[in-house]
Amino acid sequence: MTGLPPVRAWVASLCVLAVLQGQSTDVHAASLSVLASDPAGKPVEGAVVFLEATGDQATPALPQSKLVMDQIDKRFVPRVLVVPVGALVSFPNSDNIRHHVYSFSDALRFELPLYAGTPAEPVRFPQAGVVTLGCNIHDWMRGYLVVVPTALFALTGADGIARIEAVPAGPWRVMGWHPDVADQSPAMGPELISADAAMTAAVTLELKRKLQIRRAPAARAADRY
Ligand SMILES: [Cu+2]
Repeated sequence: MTGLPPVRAWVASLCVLAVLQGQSTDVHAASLSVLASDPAGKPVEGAVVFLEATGDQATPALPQSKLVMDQIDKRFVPRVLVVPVGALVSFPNSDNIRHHVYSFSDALRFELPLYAGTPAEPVRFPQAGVVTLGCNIHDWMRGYLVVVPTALFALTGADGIARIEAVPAGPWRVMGWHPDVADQSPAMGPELISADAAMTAAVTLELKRKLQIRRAPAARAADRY
């Protein structure tokens, strides 16, 4: 079939175009898909993926917008919040009871003693790392701030894929994290010379083994209330 070589040439030129877009300036920066999966290959939803510069390239400025970690029905909302280094986070309490928010994490230890409503001062996060939030009153409350040294981040969907937009020329290290990983520091994925819209970078997350809780038989479910 004589038509095949031209098609191949067309596909090849598209690939070259994608690579060129990835290597050009911000205006033509490429988007990048990142797949987070566990060691068995199962996609991981709700993972934070981000790109860390490993070279001396110019990087997009870190957004310094004010972020919100709310408390609703005795839970942190959202469960996971990505915070660019240096950003301010406010911790409103939307419940009609008081909470006492704390962190013992190395990235930032802090405490917001028992309060209702919104504390006057938001909290600034000057150092990259994972900050685990708790409440002194409600032991089960857990929230996570993933403080990242980059503006290039996204959360994975149900298919385990996150799309990071406007990635300038690299090199970049692909990083990933999820609340269920055993390790508090983000997992390292591959290093990319440049983003390429045609490719999917993969990062593997070692999830903690969850206890298999045997459910009570349906007929007895009512006894629990
Ligand atoms: Cu609380």
